[in-house]
Amino acid sequence: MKLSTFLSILAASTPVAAAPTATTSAGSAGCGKSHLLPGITQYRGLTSSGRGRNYFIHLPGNYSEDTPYPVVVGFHGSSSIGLFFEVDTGLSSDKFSANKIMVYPNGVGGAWAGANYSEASVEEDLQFVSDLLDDIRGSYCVDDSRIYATGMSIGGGFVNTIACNDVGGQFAAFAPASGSYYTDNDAAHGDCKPARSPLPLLEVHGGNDGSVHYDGGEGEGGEEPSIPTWLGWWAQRNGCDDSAKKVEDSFDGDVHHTTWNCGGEDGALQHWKVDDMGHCWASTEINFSQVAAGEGPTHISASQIIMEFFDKFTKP
Ligand SMILES: *[C@@H]1O[C@H](CO)[C@@H](O)[C@H](O)[C@H]1NC(C)=O
Ligand SMILES: *[C@@H]1O[C@H](CO)[C@@H](O)[C@H](O)[C@H]1NC(C)=O
Ligand SMILES: CC(=O)N[C@H]1CO[C@H](CO)[C@@H](O)[C@@H]1O
Repeated sequence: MKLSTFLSILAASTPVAAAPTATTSAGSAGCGKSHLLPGITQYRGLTSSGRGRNYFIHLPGNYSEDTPYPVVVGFHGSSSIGLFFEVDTGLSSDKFSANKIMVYPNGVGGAWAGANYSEASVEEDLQFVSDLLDDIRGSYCVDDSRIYATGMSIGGGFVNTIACNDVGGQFAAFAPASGSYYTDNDAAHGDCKPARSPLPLLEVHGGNDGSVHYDGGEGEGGEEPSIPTWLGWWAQRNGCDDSAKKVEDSFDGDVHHTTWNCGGEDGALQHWKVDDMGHCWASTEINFSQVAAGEGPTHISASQIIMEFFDKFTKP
């Protein structure tokens, strides 16, 4: 079955969401509303820029309607949907999100804006992020100071696009993995205007990535920056002391973890490079994206590293 057919069947079975509602400091407008079947991933729709859009949402099994929860939004890779990202990363398991709301939006045509093959414009997809957050705040109990974004491949690239635009100001921290940074690929980086500085960001990338090359160049959807160059731009944007960055090598020199101190915030910029890893979601247990890339498990778990990173940051 075609992805679009599958999604329209799902969409037909779900009601369109109510209008966005304001947020209070104690918790969002959705606090106090009850939900059936917490712990089971649900499908929801909304209208954004005149298009029907949709997403999957996973509440903790013991969801309390009066507890403001952190929210993690996970953006899937190309030719994919949110459910695949959920399964591949394992992020809805209690191990990672017993106390978090997990959200997995679906891109138009199975992708996100930024590539030359994307169906939605950057403006449209950024508006969708804003509408999505309004929808979630209005229906669920959200801690507005603890909203985070992660994503893989073009989803990771789109996480960076969010971080580079106004709507990024609604998030506490960002964690792209194996990202294709099509919208942030030139030294003048005039297209990247983060809402504040520092904007905490952590990236995970394989040194042996055959799709989104560590050294940059022509990607599937356009020109990509080299990862070290792109990290240098973020070190500048975040006001990090680039000369004092710390690099820790582990697993016989296969894994390199770089940490910057940015304007007094230790670790507000971080990078994990796995030399022999290809284009997949880093995991110590084998998952689908590793199988698809002809890879096996690796030394580190991106899901664990990213959730621990998010836990350190609250939106000021
Ligand atoms: C739900 O379960 C988690 C994990 O066991 C626990 O940390 C949390 O306090 C529980 N939440 C509520 C509202 O009972
Ligand atoms: C997209 O960009 C890539 C890399 O520059 C190029 O190889 C490809 O032909 C382009 N595709 C389209 C549809 O423009
Ligand atoms: C499909 C599959 O087995 N995915 C696994 C990928 O790895 C994570 C843990 O890192 C598991 O939770 C997933 O189930």
